[in-house]
Amino acid sequence: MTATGHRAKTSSQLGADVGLDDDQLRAMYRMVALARAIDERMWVLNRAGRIPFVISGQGHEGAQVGVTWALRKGHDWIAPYYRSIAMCMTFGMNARDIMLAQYARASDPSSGGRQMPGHYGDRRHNLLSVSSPVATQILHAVGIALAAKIRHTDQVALAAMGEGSSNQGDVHEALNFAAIHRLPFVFLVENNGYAISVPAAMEISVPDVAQRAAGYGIPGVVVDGSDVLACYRAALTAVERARAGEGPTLIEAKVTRLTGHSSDDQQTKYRTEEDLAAGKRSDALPHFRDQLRAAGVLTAEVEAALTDEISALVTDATDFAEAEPDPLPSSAMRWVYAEDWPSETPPPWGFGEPGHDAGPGGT
Ligand SMILES: Cc1ncc(C[n+]2csc(CCOP(=O)(O)OP(=O)(O)O)c2C)c(N)n1
Ligand SMILES: [Mg+2]
Repeated sequence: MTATGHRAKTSSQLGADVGLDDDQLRAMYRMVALARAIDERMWVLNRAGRIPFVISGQGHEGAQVGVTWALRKGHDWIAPYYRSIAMCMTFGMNARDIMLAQYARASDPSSGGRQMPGHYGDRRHNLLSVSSPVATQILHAVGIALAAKIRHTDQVALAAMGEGSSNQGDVHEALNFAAIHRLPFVFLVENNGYAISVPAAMEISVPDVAQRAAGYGIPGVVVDGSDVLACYRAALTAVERARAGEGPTLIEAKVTRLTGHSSDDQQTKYRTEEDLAAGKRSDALPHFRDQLRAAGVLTAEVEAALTDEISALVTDATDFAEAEPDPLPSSAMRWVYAEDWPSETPPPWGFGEPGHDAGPGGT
């Protein structure tokens, strides 16, 4: 099964070994390109003073789309992190949803404008809300995997984070527990070589985070994050293993961070020109495009139509989010503490004006 919901017949040979047909390959490419285009627009809006903060997924999209494609949309669960734009979109969020979060509008499905920008989540799509303390999401995801096992729901939970975050104690606790109980869990480490300005060699004592999987007796797989289909293959194996009751897998995708850590960072201060140039060379987007062109999956006509469609979606999302109202100040305390909800009795801070505070998940 795939994110589009079915195993398909193949037409070119490119995705044949993993059961992807050309339509699915184009859909995967579209997702990588759309996530990139939205991300690029976010930076323009930030520099123009329209949105306060950007934390980017640029350079991670190929790995995110490849891995997420192996999960069952609307059935499995994902605990994403702040760079997971392409992952969240593959799992069901659309361009407007992402932009609403950037603008912190009342109708933002991630948090109704409460969360820091980049903290995506969407209960309609089984996407857990991102927590600011890095790595905490792995414990949440393992908890979901435990529930899935107890309830026999056949669901898989995935947690994603960077290599720096994977050093947190939560990761050890989560992997140890998930491995002991053979939980249906996949751990994706998106290794971009930096934790803000700290290079990987100063973060991790071994070349690959995946080596640590051996300490839990689970598979640890290193995959080239610029190779979308390799990421899909690795995830498919991990997901099949998880669903078969064989336990978790650690997938480490070597990706590149094409931007500064965030819109408040200037990476030229701590990265050399050679390092930045090497990063650009391992960007999945042009790699995947070249691969699909060579296989005849992306024709000039298809590419032109995709470019037009993506450009229209990004413009629509921007215009839409620009025009949406902010959350009502009087509703600031909603969704902070547990509420008896829905309720006939308005809470002390009121329900808010109709249509102005739809809240996370569009309730
Ligand atoms: C527990 C905790 N410590 C520190 C931070 C500050 N912080 C935010 S992102 C980040 C770097 C994380 O790097 P990495 O895990 O490699 O992810 P990347 O940003 O490179 O994708 C740090 C230290 C935090 N949010 N939470
Ligand atoms: Mg990193």
